[in-house]
Amino acid sequence: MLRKAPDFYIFNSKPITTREEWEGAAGYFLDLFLKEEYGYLPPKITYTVKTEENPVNFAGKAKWESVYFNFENEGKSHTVKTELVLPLSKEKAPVFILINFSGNVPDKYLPTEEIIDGGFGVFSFYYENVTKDNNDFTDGLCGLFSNGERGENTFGKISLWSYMASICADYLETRDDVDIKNLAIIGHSRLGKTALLTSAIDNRFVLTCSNNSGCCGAALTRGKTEGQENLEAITRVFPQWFAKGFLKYVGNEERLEFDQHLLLGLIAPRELMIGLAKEDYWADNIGQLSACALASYPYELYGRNGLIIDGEIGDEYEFTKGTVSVYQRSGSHFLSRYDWQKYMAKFREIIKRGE
Ligand code: GTR
Repeated sequence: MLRKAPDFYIFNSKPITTREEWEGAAGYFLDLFLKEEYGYLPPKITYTVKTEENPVNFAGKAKWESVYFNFENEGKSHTVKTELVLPLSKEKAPVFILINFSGNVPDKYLPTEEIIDGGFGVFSFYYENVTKDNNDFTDGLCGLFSNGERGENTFGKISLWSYMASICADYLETRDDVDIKNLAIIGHSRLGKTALLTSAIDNRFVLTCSNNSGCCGAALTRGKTEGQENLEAITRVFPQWFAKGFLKYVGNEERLEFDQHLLLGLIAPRELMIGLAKEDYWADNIGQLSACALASYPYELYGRNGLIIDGEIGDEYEFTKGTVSVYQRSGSHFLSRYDWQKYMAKFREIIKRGE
């Protein structure tokens, strides 16, 4: 049932066989993803932060602050509004960073009260507050780093949204009401791709949750079948998500010196959870499960389990015993309450183990 694909566990013409060899190669693989697919992120610049308390406190169970990040560079400035909700039940709360499709609290993808009742904080931002999801590279934060002209390997929009997610983690480090050793990152669909890239670059996340991320997220790029999103389709509709140079691989997928499982592997040995929806055919669920199986190798080099398939790969399944987890639920493309419950249960397990 799993799809076969080249695994690329080779570095300097030698197979990678130890943890040290993997760590020696990881920087090279990450560089490939940045250079060829998503584009290099801009350098971190200074910013100022202003917070504003919101009167809504979820029946007295939480505090909610809007956090404004003001960035300045080369005479230009841009402010990104974000929302931090922390449960009062914890002196220091473990936190999910959610890259979201709206700034609303709560939102269809952000069941705030369930999350605080689960004992977690959630720091969310609307991705278009960073830069609009279009081809305008002068918009928002992009404009601080670009005059609109794109180089072959400079950031696409996914890299910029990812940049902001890392800034959110930087900010949480300054707070004494956050359990900074317990940060998770979560995103759905294009923002599931963003969550994966962020965690591949930034190792502060003990849990990475990629919900229905599909093509150029958790799914293998090679071996798509009819009706599944491929490079041609994704770059035709959303060229802005990627480095400009990525287009040269359309119809030339075999020339890629990597596949998406390596992006997942870069998250090793930290926990990774991939959520799939049965009706989400476009997202190539078998390609995502197969990528997780292939990504298990670096986990094993760390003495971890990777993905453990301990049941039928049917319409619905749950393989969550390893360090890489995949489940497929019923229903369609969506970040649902059910998905949040899965991610929270895994986060709870990690915290309990005290990693
Ligand atoms: C689809 C896109 C997918 C997925 C989704 C989304 O149209 O082709 O790759 O990311 O959008 O982000 O909503």
